[in-house]
Amino acid sequence: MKIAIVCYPTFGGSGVVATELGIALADRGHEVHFVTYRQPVRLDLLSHRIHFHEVHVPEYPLFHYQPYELALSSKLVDTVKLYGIDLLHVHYAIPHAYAGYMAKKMLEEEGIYLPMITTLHGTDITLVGKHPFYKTAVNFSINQSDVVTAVSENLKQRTLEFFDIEKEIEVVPNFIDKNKYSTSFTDCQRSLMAEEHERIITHISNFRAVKHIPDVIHIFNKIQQEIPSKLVMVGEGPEKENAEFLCEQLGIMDKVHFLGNSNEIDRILCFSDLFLLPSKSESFGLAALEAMINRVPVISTNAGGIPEVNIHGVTGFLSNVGDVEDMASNALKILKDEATLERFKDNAARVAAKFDILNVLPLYESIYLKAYNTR
Ligand code: GMT
Repeated sequence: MKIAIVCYPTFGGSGVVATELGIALADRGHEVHFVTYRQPVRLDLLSHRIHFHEVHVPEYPLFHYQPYELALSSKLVDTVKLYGIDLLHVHYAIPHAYAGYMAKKMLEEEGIYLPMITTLHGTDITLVGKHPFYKTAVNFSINQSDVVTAVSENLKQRTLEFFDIEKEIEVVPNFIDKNKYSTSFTDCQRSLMAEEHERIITHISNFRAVKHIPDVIHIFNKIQQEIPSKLVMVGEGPEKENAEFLCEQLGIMDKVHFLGNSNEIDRILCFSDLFLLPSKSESFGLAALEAMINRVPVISTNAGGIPEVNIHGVTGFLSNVGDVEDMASNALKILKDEATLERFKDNAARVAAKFDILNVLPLYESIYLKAYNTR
């Protein structure tokens, strides 16, 4: 099939999922066209089966807000006509489902039917989408999608709670490519981060308030008082500066490495002993899954869809949001001896393998077929 994918091209989970999905679909013989404002970060190889179409939004002084939806829907119409696209898959409802609906309508005027699949990722529902300023349009564009999917059972329930959804929502969980991680490289350089006797604790995110970054630091502070360890913080975002300041205040700056955004998180996860995800809300927690496939147990909250990924007492532990004490004491339970740590590491990889792309891709393919056959 010829599939157009709309996503955010940044380090956020929804963009990563969309990109990895597109790459896997191309491997299966489909022709994939990414339509977004920048080449997606995880998309480094373009080919005859993977195309990228940039949406330009020229600055015009009259506009206080540049009309991205308008440029995106125009680009979609042009791309669909030029390449004979069979269907559209938009990731993250805002504003992609809305722009997709407009493209559908414009194409209908020309006798072209374009089925649209909308995948809900989390904050497009739980944080931004339900805001009264957006809700009406988000509700409308979800209902206008031919198929709606959510990345966890929890997100499906939240969507049904917050919106008046007439469509069936299908749960298609996020995924990882197991092969990519097991064959990637052999030179895991633990010594770059820590001494031989130290444990390495890792956090990866976009450093937004919802990630509860201060909790990451406080949990680590408690761990390092009991067990020699280092904290590796990967990512960029609004809370990063405060986090650096907090580490300075606590006198642990020499034990924390802030690395910025990384395209090669497996190079960091390969030497990590524990992953921290104390988020206030999380529809799925892709970062936790990426940690787990790299044999890293997870200390997280029980928010949103996280319990569907991180299994309490098996792959890590779950605590109530904000319960730093409990998260730190759970971390120490895992790190206390080599045998326990190894057991949790094995469990993390085993459970993560269930989310392998080979199990998830056919779900999307059958959804595509169903949507295509409605034309
Ligand atoms: O975590 C973020 O804030 C980024 C956001 C996104 O859209 O990129 O992540 C959401 O989608 C991910 C991929 O489906 C999920 O794994 C994250 O849990 C979800 N984030 C939240 O719900 C806060």
